[in-house]
Amino acid sequence: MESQTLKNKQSELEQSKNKFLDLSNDQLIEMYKKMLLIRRFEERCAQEYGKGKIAGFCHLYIGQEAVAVGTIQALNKEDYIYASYRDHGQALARGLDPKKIMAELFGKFTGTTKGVGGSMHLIDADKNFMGGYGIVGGHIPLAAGAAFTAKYKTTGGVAVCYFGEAAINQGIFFETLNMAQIWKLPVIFIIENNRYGMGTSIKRVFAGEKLYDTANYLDMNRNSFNGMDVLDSYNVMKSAVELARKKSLPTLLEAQTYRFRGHSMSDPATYRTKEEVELEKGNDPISIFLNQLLENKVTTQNNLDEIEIEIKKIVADSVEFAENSEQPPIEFLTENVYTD
Ligand SMILES: Cc1ncc(C[n+]2csc(CCOP(=O)(O)OP(=O)(O)O)c2C)c(N)n1
Ligand SMILES: [Mg+2]
Repeated sequence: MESQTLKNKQSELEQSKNKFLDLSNDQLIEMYKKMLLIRRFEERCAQEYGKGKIAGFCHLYIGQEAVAVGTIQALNKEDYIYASYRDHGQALARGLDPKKIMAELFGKFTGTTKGVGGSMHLIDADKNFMGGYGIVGGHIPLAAGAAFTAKYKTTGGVAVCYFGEAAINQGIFFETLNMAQIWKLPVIFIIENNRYGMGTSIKRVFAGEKLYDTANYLDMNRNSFNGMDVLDSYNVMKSAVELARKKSLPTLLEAQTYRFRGHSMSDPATYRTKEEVELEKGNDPISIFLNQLLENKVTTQNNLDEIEIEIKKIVADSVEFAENSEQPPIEFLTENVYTD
């Protein structure tokens, strides 16, 4: 009986070890911090948008944090990242400076593109974060191009492209997948399936069952993962990265996720019920991870409370920095526009 209990204990221990894969406690805490940073940063974005401090399009990532944080955790510095216009999550997960991001959203000269790009066009080439893009599907071939460069120059780098499920009906998606497979490019395409485009359910516009099976006809490596579980995101991504880095092969991944807020800040959200949204909020990726960390004694409630304070300060500082930054000077309007 006793040895049975011991065995159970051992297997519990093994399971909890496996659960966290090869991630150290420090890495797990860092991942949690990043998820919380995205959440608190964007909650503040919504407030500042309401106050008129942020203008133009602004698409929040709230609900999808586990996708960016889990997948980017599996990358190296030399890897390239391309995001859609819903790009705050990937930018923060990649370690772009929250102050510069907030300043960009405020249209200030200290922003990532000196205030002219705004929410949809965050970029930091030094971090190989190659930008957010506003044209649905338009950035998919750019990532394949970066993967081609990495292969040609034998840097060992991998390129990753994030886009929503509505982008897979764009012709460029299929064209790029084909080129990636025929040229054996080290690229990972990640469909963030949050189930809706601007207001259309994917079920109404996609004839297949599994989105990632669109790579089937090319015999391309493909998989899906639970995009509300940061560990699943990391684990599945890790295998795709290994395949790209070691064998120079592309992969199509589908993250099953859900956005808790509207499509953009101006979305009346009449296309889904409040009950559905409430139900999905029960699957909050941050709460799921927090419980995993507490249950497995990776951290304590006290530490988590301290993290909350630390993150709130980072966000408050970013707003203060953005507020106090200068507007771009008027001459900057025509800079980088005309050439002699
Ligand atoms: C080529 C093109 N067509 C239409 C639009 C307008 N548009 C902006 S976002 C969007 C829906 C995209 O949904 P999805 O790909 O699922 O991404 P999500 O917003 O859910 O992250 C559309 C149709 C656009 N930006 N580009
Ligand atoms: Mg979508």
